[in-house]
Amino acid sequence: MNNLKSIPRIVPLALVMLMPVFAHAQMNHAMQPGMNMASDTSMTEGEIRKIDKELGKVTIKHGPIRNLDMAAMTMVFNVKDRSLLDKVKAGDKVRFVVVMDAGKMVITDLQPVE
Ligand SMILES: [Cu+2]
Repeated sequence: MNNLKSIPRIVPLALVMLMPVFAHAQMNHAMQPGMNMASDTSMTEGEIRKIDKELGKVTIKHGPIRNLDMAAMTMVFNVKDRSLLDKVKAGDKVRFVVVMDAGKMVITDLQPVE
């Protein structure tokens, strides 16, 4: 009746297997060396034109997107999380983060600007 003794060994093993996932998640948020606070290159300036909460889409007149090498234009973006659209409305000036996710541009952060 010693079967239960082996169970605690499984837990640390599971944690070790998850470690690369955590390390990867943190890497994406790390500041790059030489970046200064005033010009976080991952944030793009824009102005909200239209919001479609149901479809999770937002039309933004955006400035240059440096991390995707895109010039200024007005276009539709998907948002990663629809709740990002709760904080903004058409006409708002915003700053946002857009990344390539499986070949599609997706907004991962969206904040109104004063
Ligand atoms: Cu664009």
